[in-house]
Amino acid sequence: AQAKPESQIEYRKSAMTVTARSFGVLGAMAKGDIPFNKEVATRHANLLANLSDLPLSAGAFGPGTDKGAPTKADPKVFSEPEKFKAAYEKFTAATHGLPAAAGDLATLKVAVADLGKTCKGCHDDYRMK
Ligand code: ASC
Repeated sequence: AQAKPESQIEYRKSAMTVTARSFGVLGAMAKGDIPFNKEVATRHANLLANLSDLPLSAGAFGPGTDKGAPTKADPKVFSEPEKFKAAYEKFTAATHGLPAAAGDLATLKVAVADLGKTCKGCHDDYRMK
């Protein structure tokens, strides 16, 4: 059975929370705030590649999830789903490339910068303030 809308909202928000934590670790390594560590970077890269698939594949932005529980999802997520999906898939394309880039600091820096743009691109249009 499909999860209730409030449960779907909680699920996608939880995935985003964990995603932000792993992105934060990689961002800190890219900026030199924490030392680069290949094993840690690869672990978070793999987490991001997997976590990023959850919201769209599990119906977490599905019917009824536009209202009810607290959500910053912009109404455009639901009124222009194909455009939202296209913006979202720029993000998953970036996360799926991360594991291959995470073993080396120079490639990680480029990948983190590219990924950050896809986070921001989707949030600018589809996350309310
Ligand atoms: C984060 C976070 C985001 C992105 C975005 C990158 O750590 O929570 O939404 O990075 O700011 O541009």
